[in-house]
Amino acid sequence: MNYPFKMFWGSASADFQYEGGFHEGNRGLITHDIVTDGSHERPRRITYQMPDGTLGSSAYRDPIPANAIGCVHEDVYYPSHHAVDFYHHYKEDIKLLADMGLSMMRFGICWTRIFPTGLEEKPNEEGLQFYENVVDECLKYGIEPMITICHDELPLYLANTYDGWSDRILIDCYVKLCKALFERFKGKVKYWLTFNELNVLQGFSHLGTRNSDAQTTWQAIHHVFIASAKAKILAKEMMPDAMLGAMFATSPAYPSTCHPDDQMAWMAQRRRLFYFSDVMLRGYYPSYAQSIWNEYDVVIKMKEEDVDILKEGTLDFYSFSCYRSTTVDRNDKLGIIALPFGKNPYLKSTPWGWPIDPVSIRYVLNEVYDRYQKPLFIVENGLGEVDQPDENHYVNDTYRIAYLNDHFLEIKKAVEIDHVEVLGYTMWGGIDLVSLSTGEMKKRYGWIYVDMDDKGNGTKNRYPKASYYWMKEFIQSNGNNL
Ligand code: BGP
Repeated sequence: MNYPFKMFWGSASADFQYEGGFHEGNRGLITHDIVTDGSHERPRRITYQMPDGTLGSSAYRDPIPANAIGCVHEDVYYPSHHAVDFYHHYKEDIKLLADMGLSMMRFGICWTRIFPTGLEEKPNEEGLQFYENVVDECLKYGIEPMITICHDELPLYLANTYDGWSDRILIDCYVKLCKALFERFKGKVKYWLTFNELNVLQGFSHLGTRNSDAQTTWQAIHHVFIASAKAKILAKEMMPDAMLGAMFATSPAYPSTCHPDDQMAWMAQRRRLFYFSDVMLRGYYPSYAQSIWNEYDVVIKMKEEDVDILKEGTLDFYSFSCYRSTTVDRNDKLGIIALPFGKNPYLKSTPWGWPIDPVSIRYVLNEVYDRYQKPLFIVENGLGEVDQPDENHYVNDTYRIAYLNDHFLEIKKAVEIDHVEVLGYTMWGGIDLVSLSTGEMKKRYGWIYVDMDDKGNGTKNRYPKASYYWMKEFIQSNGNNL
């Protein structure tokens, strides 16, 4: 391929939204298995079995006991448990992506397939073998695998026993996971993401903490920083050529007006957002961190060695999601999570109210490259829409083609005109998968339609959409169809 599109083009997914097979391969439970992922209107109960054979039942935010053997029945269907069954369709899925000409597949490892409770000494061979099959299948077609080591989840056992990342012991559990993965995949996998969207996704399913107060959250996040830095240090020892990043949600938030206080609100929002990557890419806490901690009366407990670990374990590249832009206003109250939802009168939105803003991706590429001068990877972008298949299951998703076309043009400008170094682009959910925010199938992102509804009905057969053929041509023509 020629410059400027000499970069990876691929598809991205997360284990709990894509994989299914949650009872198989000796997989332990993860936090996501017992929560409703924000869809509070659809609370569900899970029936579980205890070691003595008795059954119990739990509801939203009422986690099952730590020593439960597993879920035996869901009283309300929950698609994340079965997702779109990549577990049994991986060969077919990877072939479809390869036929399109993609050169990368980003996927998440389910921690409990490797260590079912997080505390075992030896990894679970069945789990490692499953992911090795996936990696080998990618390599067979010349597709570079990119692994997200931890995509917004952790073993339920660690959440129940230690209150998740609020306990420093989680660092050792995570490093043990990394070691098992690096040992198995060295020489096969070069690109790794230590964590996903830490900067906007916190709370029980992501950090395993029951308390969402600032002290618990920021302390837990400090432990995640140390874990990520240790993973990077270990990776360099075990796989000198490896490239490590982490994924940050990086939608721009424009000041809502030119009022100077809106500009200050913008700055406060960007600091909340970049707090995470500033530590993980620069190797130390930024000066403004203290003012945020003061605001929340937070004191971070650190060990003396942490300073050196953070310094040594900086990431090689910045990877991010960018789906939309928002606006920030001087009257907004910024929480720990800095994700304002201000409306922008200049932009149209998706059915889920996410403003469509192709320029935002060029803006973010420039903003981040200015800040770190490290290579960038766009690892999530795409359009969540309601697709209407015809009687042959064909979806004529011209709206998705328009979205991708416009975003790719802006990426091209960032590369060609602004000289930003972009390593690649992986679209979210190239094969339709379960939505994180709604827990439904209705919100689809893919180039490939999966025949399954919100209740899990359907054949789970895969059908290329119009955007599949458009993307194939885009790759074959090196972007000449834009
Ligand atoms: C990101 C997550 C993904 C994914 C995506 C789209 O925050 O990393 O896991 O789901 O958003 O979100 P949704 O599925 O809610 O449309």
